[in-house]
Amino acid sequence: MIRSFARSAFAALALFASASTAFAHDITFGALELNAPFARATLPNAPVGGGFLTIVNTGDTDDRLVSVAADFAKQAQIHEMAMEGDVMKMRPLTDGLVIPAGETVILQPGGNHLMFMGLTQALVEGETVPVTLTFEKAGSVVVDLHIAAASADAPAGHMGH
Ligand SMILES: [Cu+2]
Repeated sequence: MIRSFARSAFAALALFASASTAFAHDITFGALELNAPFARATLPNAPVGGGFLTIVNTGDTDDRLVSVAADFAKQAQIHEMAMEGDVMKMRPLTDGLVIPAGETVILQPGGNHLMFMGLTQALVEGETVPVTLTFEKAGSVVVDLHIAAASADAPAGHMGH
């Protein structure tokens, strides 16, 4: 997954020429950097969608992503992927997701992700949707997720921004 992320990022750079263009939606929030937030496009009437971003903790104390809220879904959760027997399944992280001091936590397809259940609107490629992330120490912040292609492993370069 890291490799495919790197490859996609490289492809985006090659296509659109500059890192600042490809990742123009990074947010610094206290000791946290919230980078390249995106969601995958869904079909109309799709029941669920996924959200992804990279969280860097530049501080010297651990923080924890404790909840996510979205007004375009009936419920939003933080999910992990875990093996159950031979099957990879997702399940809610009921205690949240620790963001260790000085480390980078990547939410990405196939791994930890934000899960939007009971979508009340389709997620349309090229649009953005706001979500509220709440951290134990840093507090709450609104992040715009850029909606990428349904198959996206990483946000494409956002042309026109
Ligand atoms: Cu999930």
